[in-house]
Amino acid sequence: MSSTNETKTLTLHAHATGPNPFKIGIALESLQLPYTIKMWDFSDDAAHGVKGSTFLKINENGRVPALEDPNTGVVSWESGAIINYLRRTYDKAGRFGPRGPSEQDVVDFEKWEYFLLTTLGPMTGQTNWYRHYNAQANEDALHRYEAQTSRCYTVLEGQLDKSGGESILKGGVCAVDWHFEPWLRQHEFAGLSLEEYPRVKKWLEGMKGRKEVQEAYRKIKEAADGS
Ligand SMILES: N[C@@H](CCC(=O)N[C@@H](CS)C(=O)NCC(=O)O)C(=O)O
Repeated sequence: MSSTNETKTLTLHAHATGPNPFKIGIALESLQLPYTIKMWDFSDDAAHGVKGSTFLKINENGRVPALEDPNTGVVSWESGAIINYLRRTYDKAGRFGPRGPSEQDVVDFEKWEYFLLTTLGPMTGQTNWYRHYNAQANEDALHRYEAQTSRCYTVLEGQLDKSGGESILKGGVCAVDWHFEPWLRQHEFAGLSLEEYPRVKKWLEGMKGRKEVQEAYRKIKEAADGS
């Protein structure tokens, strides 16, 4: 499946603002695969909501992103699983990483991927929840999750110091950076500043300037405006 001319159009299931679908848009752009975007809201509306009967047939967990690939018949969800599916199936050029052939290179890729998926992402999500959505103010919970998210920023700042700063892993931007980008881009929504994290700030500016990143955001925004 090396020629995009012969490749059937994939469907990315997304949301206008939630960070996780952007990762998949960036991955698809990087591979230059043809894809269409279907937008969902967070309701249980049967036709439009991620908790509604139509979407639950695609992802029983009721969350975006999900990806349908008519080339293989594979339906995937959970951004980590989707990215690794795309990597195994389409990434013949090694754009996604790991950044070398050794076992340490593979572990380095996976540890940063898992750190985002299990720690920075969920901690930021909880910060967002307690800042914007919890029915009652809960300052203890908000401070706990803010502190944990900031701690993750500190860990990332340290890694960017070690890697040289352009990408999280030495050797250039890869799928690990795509995982982190949408979460860091939304730091203000979490009520957090990057002023104490100059390397993270600079890395984020670099990521925002990349073509595959800009195209993914443009297409998801366009799909959201049209939905
Ligand atoms: N661990 C999942 C998280 C997916 C997730 O939480 N997606 C959000 C949007 S970014 C969502 O669909 N939220 C719907 C809800 O909370 O009801 C992943 O990485 O794909």
